[in-house]
Amino acid sequence: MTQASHPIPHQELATLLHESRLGARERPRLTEAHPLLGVEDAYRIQELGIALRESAGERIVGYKMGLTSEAKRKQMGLHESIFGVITDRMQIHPGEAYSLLGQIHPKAEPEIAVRIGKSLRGAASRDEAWAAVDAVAPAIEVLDSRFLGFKYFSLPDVIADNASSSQFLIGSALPRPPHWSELEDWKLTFKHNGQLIHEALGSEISGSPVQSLVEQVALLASRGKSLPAGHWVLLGAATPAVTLGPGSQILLELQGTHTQLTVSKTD
Ligand code: OOG
Ligand code: MG
Repeated sequence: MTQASHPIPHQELATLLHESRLGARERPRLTEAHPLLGVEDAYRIQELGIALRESAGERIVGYKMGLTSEAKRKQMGLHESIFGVITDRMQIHPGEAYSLLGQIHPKAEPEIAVRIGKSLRGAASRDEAWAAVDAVAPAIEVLDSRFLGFKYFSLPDVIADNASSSQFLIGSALPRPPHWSELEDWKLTFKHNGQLIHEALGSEISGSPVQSLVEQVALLASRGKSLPAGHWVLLGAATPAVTLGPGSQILLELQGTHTQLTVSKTD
């Protein structure tokens, strides 16, 4: 069986994932039926999936890097950074209740997010990337895989599924440190229902959180895209993700601030 005789049906697969998400129905991973599906096919499927969301009125507000920390790579069994797209409809605003209705098997994870003040394109150094950042904030990402049991085992599957993105919450902006290396010493404390579950330093994120931004810009550039001003980038989780249930209280402490996600009790 060659790839030429069995081309990957990108549009059809994007539509299947789109419908799984809308119907909150998990489905088999794509590489089961399409073992030759590669990383570039997967980004094409991701892009077509985002186009479906845009045609339903959603607006791209940024990107998310994934699998940038050793903790996440171990949790998911994959060892390369990936990215996904975030839209306005995925944003949960602080204080807004989060409902499990319409979700499959959501998990939350602690992150740092940056807002781009000046567009970035191509190979940026850490200094150049940091100079383009105009805000830094704590963030909680909610993941939800469209694949059965949140199991996918391969990079193409998770990339096609928009890097398991579901929703995200960005807390109040923190003072922007003059030098990017300061983020490496920021401590992220992650609590679930009042109990400490994970704690990690910023340096867990790509060795230095700014490195996730450098990689995001490079990954976009290799697809002919820039990172525009005004976009947010979630730099990747510092610790493993935690499964959400009814009434879950998720708290991220960062630099003396508290960012909270509360799951509704009754859905
Ligand atoms: C993939 C997404 C990983 C992160 O921050 O590492 C991610 C997944 O866990 O299914 O968003
Ligand atoms: Mg994440």
